[in-house]
Amino acid sequence: MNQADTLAYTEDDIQVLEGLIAVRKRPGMYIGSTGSRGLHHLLWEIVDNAKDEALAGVNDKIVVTLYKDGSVSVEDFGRGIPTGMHKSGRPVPEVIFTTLHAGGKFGGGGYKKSGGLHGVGSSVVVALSKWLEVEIHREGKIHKQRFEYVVDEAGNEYVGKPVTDLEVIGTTKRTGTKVTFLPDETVFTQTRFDYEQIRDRFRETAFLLRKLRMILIDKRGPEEKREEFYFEDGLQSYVSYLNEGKQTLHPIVYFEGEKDNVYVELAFQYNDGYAETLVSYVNSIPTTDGGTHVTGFRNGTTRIFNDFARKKGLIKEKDANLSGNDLREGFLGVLSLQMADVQFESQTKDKLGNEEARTIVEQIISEKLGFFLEENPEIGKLLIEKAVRSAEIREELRKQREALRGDKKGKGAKKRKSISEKFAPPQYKDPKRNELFLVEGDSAGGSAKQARNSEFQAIFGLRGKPLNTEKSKLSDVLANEEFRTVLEVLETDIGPDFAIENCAFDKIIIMSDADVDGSHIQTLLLTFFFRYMQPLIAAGKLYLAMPPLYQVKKEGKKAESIYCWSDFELEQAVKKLGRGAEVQRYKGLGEMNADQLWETTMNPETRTLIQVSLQDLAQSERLVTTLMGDKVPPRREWIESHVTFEVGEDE
Ligand code: 2B7
Repeated sequence: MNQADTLAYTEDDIQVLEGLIAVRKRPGMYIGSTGSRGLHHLLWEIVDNAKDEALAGVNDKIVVTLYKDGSVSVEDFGRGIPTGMHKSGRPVPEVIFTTLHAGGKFGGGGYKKSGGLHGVGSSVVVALSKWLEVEIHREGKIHKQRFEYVVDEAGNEYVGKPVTDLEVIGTTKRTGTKVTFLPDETVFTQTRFDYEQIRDRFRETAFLLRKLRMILIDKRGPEEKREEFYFEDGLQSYVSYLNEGKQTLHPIVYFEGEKDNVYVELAFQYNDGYAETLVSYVNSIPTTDGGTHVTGFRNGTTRIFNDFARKKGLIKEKDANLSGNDLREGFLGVLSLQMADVQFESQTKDKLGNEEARTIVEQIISEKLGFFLEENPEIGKLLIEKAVRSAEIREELRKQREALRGDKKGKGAKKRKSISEKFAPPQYKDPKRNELFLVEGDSAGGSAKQARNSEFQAIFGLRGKPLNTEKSKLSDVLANEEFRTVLEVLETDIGPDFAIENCAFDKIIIMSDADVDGSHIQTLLLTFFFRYMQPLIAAGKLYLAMPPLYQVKKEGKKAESIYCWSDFELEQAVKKLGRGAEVQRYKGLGEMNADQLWETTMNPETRTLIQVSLQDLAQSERLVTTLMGDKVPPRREWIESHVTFEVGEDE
């Protein structure tokens, strides 16, 4: 289906439907919904026109202002809408704002729409507003016209009635257009513009249209808010924004090219993760479902990387080509096209259909990437080696899975037994609620099993010290009985095939003793998750349990007991309970009885958990690499540098 087909009506239908009245009767057909989305579509329609002026190379700034009365203004510094007479005998702005589908007919040659849900234009905004004013700076004069929704005494309805002529209200030295409108609250179920949503969109636009300044002003609150986005380096800034906090493998690479009036831009930078992130756009509309341009990009890069790998002898003649999936592991990039006559494959407009885009993107990217690899062979080599490793890991995983499947048939019974010894599953399957406690040692595992709420809490008892995964290959990790069983229990797979959506638990909680051994075990487990299941940490699913270090108790008539998590708390507690207070130091989890363990460490109502986060990934990366050498860091130091405290976490 092409774009024209997705438009609700053709020009000829308009007269039949009496123009803007039709829009008011069925707003959903023009803006999708009358909720918040629809409301914001009004704004994007107007902003799109301002963006088109930027795309035409004649506008460098867009200012959006939100006002107390619910109205919003959009101002550009382009050429200004032409103010002359249309052949219908009415001024051009009046025609634009009161005729459906007026878009594209007035701008002279080469005007192309940049987006909008249906490309329906400014008149739809008028139709769904209480009023709209347009102010045009052009040829030394300021022109202004106002449109309103009017119901007269006889009950006649006028939609988008020009209540003034296009008047000259002053003189000016600049050019540009300003449109201010008040969405009609009888049309929309939601009339409050969402600052954050607009801000995010503005940032995105500023990334995509380099050197365009996007300014957002909010005058609704007691204090004016103002944010400005401007990126000299456009897509490159976008990539560095998306890669922020990630360990990157090389400087950002940027290509641009043009063929048959299709302008293609690509910026990318690999990180050391497993995910592929390609954000794609056509005329600054996100193509979330990809489409022909993305296919062209994938075909081109896969071919060129393989050519390079063979030429440099990085893969052998007899070896199969590297797969696109292996080559794009850790890839993060933004692909942006500008072209006329965009066709979308889906109604929702997020998959590009134009066939020519495939070949053009493939050609441009192949040529530029080929040159780039020639000139930067060391980066090329690094990326190929990474892909080769991915391919090996994938192969290893396949073998492991097959072996596991074999196991289940043959020695299945024995295997199940070994799981059941270590693992006490929760009663109900509920990935949104269930918690997995990784507990060191048999005795602690035993008390945790007694202490837990078995409805949703599972206990995994670890035997001895886990493998140091920093120093082992994935195959060793997979051969490790302990980790393999953890993997089976989590159901997420590992490394490149890690799938968080399959995770059987909402929280994975490491619960270890508060001593040197416990700290070491905690560090080893964190290293495993950091290296092989980073998305799990990123998703905020990994936690550290915080068992207390001391209990201060007083027997007798006024019996009281206080748990302490630090020496400072201990001091306070001893002072508080005074003479006769007894201090018990918990050396291990096993020293607490089930009730105490439940109350202090496992009960969601009373416990304190520390959520492990990846605030500064580059920093954590370095720490893991260096710390996991021979020296064992004190637990406190590790926690301070790696995790954020979420004391009294909301649940
Ligand atoms: C398709 C219609 C809507 N238009 C022009 C020229 C400049 C121009 C516009 C605009 C929104 C809020 C501030 C072209 C295009 C009409 O024809 S619309 N600027 N800005 C806008 O709507 N901003 C134009 C060629 C020569 N001179 C002016």
